[in-house]
Amino acid sequence: EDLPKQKLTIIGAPIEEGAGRLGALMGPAALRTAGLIRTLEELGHPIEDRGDLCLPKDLPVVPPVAGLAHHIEKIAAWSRMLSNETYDAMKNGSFPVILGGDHSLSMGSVSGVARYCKEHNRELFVLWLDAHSDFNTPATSPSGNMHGMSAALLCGEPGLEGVFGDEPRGFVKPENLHLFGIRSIDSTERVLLRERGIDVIDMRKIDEFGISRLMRGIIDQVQKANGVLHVSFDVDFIDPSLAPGVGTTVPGGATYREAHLVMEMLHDSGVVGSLDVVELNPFLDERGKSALILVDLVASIFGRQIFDKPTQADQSAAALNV
Ligand code: Z70
Ligand code: MN
Ligand code: MN
Ligand code: MN
Repeated sequence: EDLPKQKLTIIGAPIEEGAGRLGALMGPAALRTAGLIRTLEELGHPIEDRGDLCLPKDLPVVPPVAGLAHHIEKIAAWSRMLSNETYDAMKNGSFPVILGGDHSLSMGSVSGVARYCKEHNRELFVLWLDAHSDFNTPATSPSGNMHGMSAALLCGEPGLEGVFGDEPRGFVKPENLHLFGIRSIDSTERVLLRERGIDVIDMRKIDEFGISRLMRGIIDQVQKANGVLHVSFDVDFIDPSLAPGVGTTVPGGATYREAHLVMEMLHDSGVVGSLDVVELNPFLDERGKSALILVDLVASIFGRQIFDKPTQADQSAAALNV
């Protein structure tokens, strides 16, 4: 019953240059204020808190890109740093939790997870919980905001090579990426998503088939491959009535109960090896309610339950241990 709980490494990534509005910089601070660390400790997890990282003074030189990619030097610096931090946490047997910060940070975190998986011969899968598909490239992006490009970069789309420079990094197989909760896709993204055969689970599918059946399908795929699942949680996955603290609100998001069920199923699956919590913008929040709901959801992915189950081996540990 009381097996040791998975160690968690908390990595604060106060990055906002990838988003169209300022404020996501305060995300890690708001999550801390809402009690994230204490909540995870109360669930029994040993915590290594690396604090909130900051950018080095010297930014990498990134060759010019064809198209728009605002602040690519800063985002390249964040990506390289977060890739190393995330990889390092996993190599030490810990579960990295990256607190954003805008969604461009996932270029770094997932790249680090991919490097770990490659070295350990584990198949990497990514669950992208989001209102948006984040599948633009500098050539297609209508805004030039790099938080709308992170899924595309991870699948190896052209135009973003400069983010990691010459260093070899791992990427995600397009067939192993699951976009979930989607309700806003640019026409340019739609073309690319179709061409690459990305699994886009939009709100229409969620309404028709239900969260549980769709999540079960993804979890089964990861379990069959003995894979590791990275979960990238964009706050705008949740309906803006519940989580208004985001830059771009898109109506029709996940309900309180749907979002919790996702996290609870992920916990029980035992396949999750890493987590991003991104796009919280405390400047736009209402009395901390978005930060508080996020803490509840993170608690659920780390084992908080409404009613105890008889057996709880720490299944996250099983996902990491080869
Ligand atoms: C649009 C773009 C976006 C938020 C991602 C939006 C991107 N597709 N917005 N997350 N909040 O500019 O690429
Ligand atoms: Mn996103
Ligand atoms: Mn989004
Ligand atoms: Mn909960």
